[in-house]
Amino acid sequence: LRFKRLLLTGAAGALGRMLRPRMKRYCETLRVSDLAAMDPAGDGEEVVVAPLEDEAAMYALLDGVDAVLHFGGVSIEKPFSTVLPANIVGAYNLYEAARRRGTKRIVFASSNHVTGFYSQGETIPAHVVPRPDSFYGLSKAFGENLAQFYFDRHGLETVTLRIGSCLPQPSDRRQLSSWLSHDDMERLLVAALTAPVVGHSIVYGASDNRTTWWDNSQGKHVGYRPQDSSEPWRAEVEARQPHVDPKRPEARYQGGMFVLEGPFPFA
Ligand code: NAI
Ligand code: 15L
Repeated sequence: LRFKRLLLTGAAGALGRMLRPRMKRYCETLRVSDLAAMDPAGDGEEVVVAPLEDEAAMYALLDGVDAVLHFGGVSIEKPFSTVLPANIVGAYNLYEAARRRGTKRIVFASSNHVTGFYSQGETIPAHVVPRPDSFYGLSKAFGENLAQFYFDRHGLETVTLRIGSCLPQPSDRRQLSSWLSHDDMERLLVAALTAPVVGHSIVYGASDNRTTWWDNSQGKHVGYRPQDSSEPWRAEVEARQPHVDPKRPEARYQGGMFVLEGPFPFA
């Protein structure tokens, strides 16, 4: 598996910095982009500063790109006026540029917050009615619909990843269910990039945790097989957080605290 050129957006971010050295192994050239400054280009790398909301910059960015790992954008809850340009206009610019440039596949870093208002007592498959828990989650739901539209209308394929909590290790009770290890994230990306036919597929991005809220059977064909689990951290996490009031959002809703963010002053 060796792509000629992969594009990683959001390369200055937490996941982008973790993924940059890992994803280099799968392509001749890794083009990385962000709004913010990034480390200079190493061997086989191209570094491009490009705001997602800048249509011309995105058109140039997609030139010669086989596949995209789209990790750029606002990654937590913010006022709608902040989310709109990066995650809604930006996602449109990326897809339209990809279509015009002939990019074959996009792996979209969506979020569990698209379905964050489902309760922690439920196990949901990918094809449920979205229940976004925030403007952030809503913007990711838009990105998922955009992906479906660009596949149905233009045949541009996407694997949507509804990522849980991708961190070096789980740090609270909620993350015992939502945790995605860095190595499993890499496995998920390799599966998403290489599965022969994906159309628009949706896969929850979690490790093989003993407690889970997500059933990935509808995305089986993507071939993601997690190998890590939050279990080795359970005792330590439960000792640190012995009791969570079951009425509090971090215990009630899959999206945790995101359901409480805002409202923001009207801009
Ligand atoms: P992050 O906030 O650390 O990184 C996002 C990057 O996008 C930043 O470097 C930022 O400068 C860039 N960015 C923001 N607005 C931009 C714009 N208008 N134009 C160009 N670049 C822009 O977030 P993180 O944690 O690395 O997440 C990466 C992606 O994965 C995000 O899309 C996030 O929504 C998604 N995700 C992450 C999860 C996690 O556990 N870290 C969980 C679920 C989804
Ligand atoms: C997300 O979508 C966020 O980008 C990340 O910062 C975490 O908060 C994660 O979800 C989560 O739900 O833990």
